[in-house]
Amino acid sequence: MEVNRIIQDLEQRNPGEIEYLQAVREVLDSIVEVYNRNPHFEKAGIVERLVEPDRVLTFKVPWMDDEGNVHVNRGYRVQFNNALGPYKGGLRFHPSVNLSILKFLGFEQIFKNSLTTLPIGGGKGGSDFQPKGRSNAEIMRFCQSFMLELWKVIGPETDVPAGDIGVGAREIGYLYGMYKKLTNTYTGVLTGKGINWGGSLIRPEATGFGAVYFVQEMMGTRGEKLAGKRVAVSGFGNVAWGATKKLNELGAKVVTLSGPDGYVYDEEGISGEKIEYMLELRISNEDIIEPYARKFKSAVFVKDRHPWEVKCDIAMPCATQNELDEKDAINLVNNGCQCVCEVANMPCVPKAIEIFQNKGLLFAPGKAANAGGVAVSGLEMSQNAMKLRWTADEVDKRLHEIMYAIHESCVTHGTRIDNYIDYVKGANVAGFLKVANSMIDQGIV
Ligand code: NDP
Ligand code: 2IT
Repeated sequence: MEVNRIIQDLEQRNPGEIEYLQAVREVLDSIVEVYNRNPHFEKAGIVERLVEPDRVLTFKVPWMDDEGNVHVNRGYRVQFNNALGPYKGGLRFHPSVNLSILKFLGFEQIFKNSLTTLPIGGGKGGSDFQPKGRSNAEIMRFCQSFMLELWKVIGPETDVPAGDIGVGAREIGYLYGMYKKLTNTYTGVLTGKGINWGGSLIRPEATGFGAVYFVQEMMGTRGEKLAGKRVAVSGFGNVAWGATKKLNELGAKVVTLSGPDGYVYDEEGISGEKIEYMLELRISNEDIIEPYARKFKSAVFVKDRHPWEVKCDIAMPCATQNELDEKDAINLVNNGCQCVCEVANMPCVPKAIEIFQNKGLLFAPGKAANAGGVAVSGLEMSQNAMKLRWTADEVDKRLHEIMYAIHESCVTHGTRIDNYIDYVKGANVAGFLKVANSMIDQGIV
């Protein structure tokens, strides 16, 4: 496999899809060695087949606001690969959403889902809808209009969407209601459902909890513990909330949170009622972190900056793609950070990852560290199929085991001769091998 040639071809066929090309390059660079050692992959055209989504659906989403004005957004579903199971992956509602972002997320999802050990393929979808400032009724109408198209291509054995940025329990509820009405069925077609109507306990916490379990394993490889460590977290959404909660439980101190407006630094630590306040902020639909510093006097608000300039032992970016750049990476290294764990999808630019790895920091890629979210979605599908519900302890135990297994796979496939664990390579190779071998078993389809 010639990575540069493949990327050049992809650039020509997918002009301007920067995020998608970034995600593909990272995976190909990691797997090139194992690919070339096993000529049957090349013979089966695995890479060419993997980088092309099975299908992409785009559709019009017309809706009416509370004043009677008509709006039109664009909806998408990228069904990327179903070698391991039904397409599975979240829906993102954010004005920045475009095909490149959804293809990058769908591509990453293939390998992430493979790492979970569960039978789920990869997909992603969403819309360029801006939920910020919209009323409940507007969000409901938007979700209903979105589902009026999406329902045709999803199903509990076909494609099972869930949440992502801008899509939480409320949106999943409205989407589910419309699907149910259109199909006259009651199935596990979406995950992240409400606890009273088919949702799994621990799903809201799962991405953050899983990432912290992963950090615990990484620290363990160096004989280190989480207790007493200072952690910089970005974002203040669902994922940042889950991570902050579990970090506190394990004795770490979270000193930052961030929003698109800047970050807050709280030397006392973000714990107790401050964690629950994140949920209040999120529900307010304003999407800024600054009110945190007004409410809690121990915090200072730093406008228009990222939290990566504070002194911390561990950094956990939980907001969005490419939010941590080269300069941030240098700051973190200079400030003595030992471990960077991607909890958002692809939050670190490639140059930043290179710096972390060259300096010998522990570095976890999102597709390994944030797989707990989709893993518990997979467990929600199992519970729906069995028509029963596991206890929170049972789900959490399974989540913990899955994260442990993902860490082991990374160690197996990513340990270098000098004993440094390249988690990027480990995750990509482990995720890839299972998908590629399954594609070979299933023929050219
Ligand atoms: P939320 O919608 O709950 O929170 C994400 C928020 O981060 C957005 O509201 C966004 O605000 C904000 N944000 C965007 N850019 C920045 C920035 N530069 N700095 C700080 N905040 C920013 O989403 P989630 O918590 O669910 O998702 C966060 C990340 O985790 C995403 O990358 C997602 O793909 C990933 N993830 C989510 C999983 C899940 O189960 N929910 C599972 C695995 C990964 P604004 O709209 O104003 O830009
Ligand atoms: O990026 C992700 O893994 C998610 N947004 C969760 C997907 C899911 O199907 O639970």
